[in-house]
Amino acid sequence: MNLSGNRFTSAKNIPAIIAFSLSAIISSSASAAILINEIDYDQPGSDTAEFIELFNNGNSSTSLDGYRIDLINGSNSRVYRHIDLSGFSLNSKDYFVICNDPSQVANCNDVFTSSTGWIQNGAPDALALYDNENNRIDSLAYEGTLSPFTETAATNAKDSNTVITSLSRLPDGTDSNNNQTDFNLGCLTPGTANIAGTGNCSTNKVSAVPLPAAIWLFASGLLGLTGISRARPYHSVNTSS
Ligand SMILES: [Ca+2]
Ligand SMILES: [Ca+2]
Ligand SMILES: [Ca+2]
Ligand SMILES: [Ca+2]
Repeated sequence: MNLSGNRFTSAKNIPAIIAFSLSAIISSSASAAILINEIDYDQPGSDTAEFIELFNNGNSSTSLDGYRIDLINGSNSRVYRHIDLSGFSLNSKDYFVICNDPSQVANCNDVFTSSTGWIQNGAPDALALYDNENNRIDSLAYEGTLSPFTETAATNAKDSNTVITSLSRLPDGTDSNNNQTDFNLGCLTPGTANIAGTGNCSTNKVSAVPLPAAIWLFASGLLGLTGISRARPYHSVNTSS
């Protein structure tokens, strides 16, 4: 664009142009939005395969340095577990799965504990996602309302001790800041797009990677998963009841 002769080219307007450009860059970066996308806190019988799935709804890759998930006990509103996400990053429109047993949870990116039963079953309980400036950027209360973690209204969906299912954002990756509207029962889809219903719909993401990319991933030792960079094998878990 030629701005010759345009009043915006005057020296006094150059800072404004720079500010506008910076604003556009910051706005682009701010569009990165990490969401709690799916949670399986209850499995038939013992809870040995719990997971939490995050989704990057933004348009750019986001470092998770300084990000954390707090799990909140509804009986006393206290954090009973803290999951530090530092050392990971998440590509745009990709998923991040936290679990305790990758042999039971497909596409698990962060095996952060070997403990089973690490997510309480209500009622109610909650989980909240915080960014690197300690802003609560997403939260979900389940099996009832738990202030301030319920977004607008509590979801009616409940995980089950008899049916294979999870609480899933439906449509996948969509956030209207209303837990009731946003979450419903989904079949298990750790690391992939959420699907309404029940059962185990897990698929291995690696199989969807084109061959050259799969070879590259294997060679680079990135645990065979796309979209995730991992700076450390394990990280701290902090629990308090
Ligand atoms: Ca549980
Ligand atoms: Ca479940
Ligand atoms: Ca159970
Ligand atoms: Ca999913």
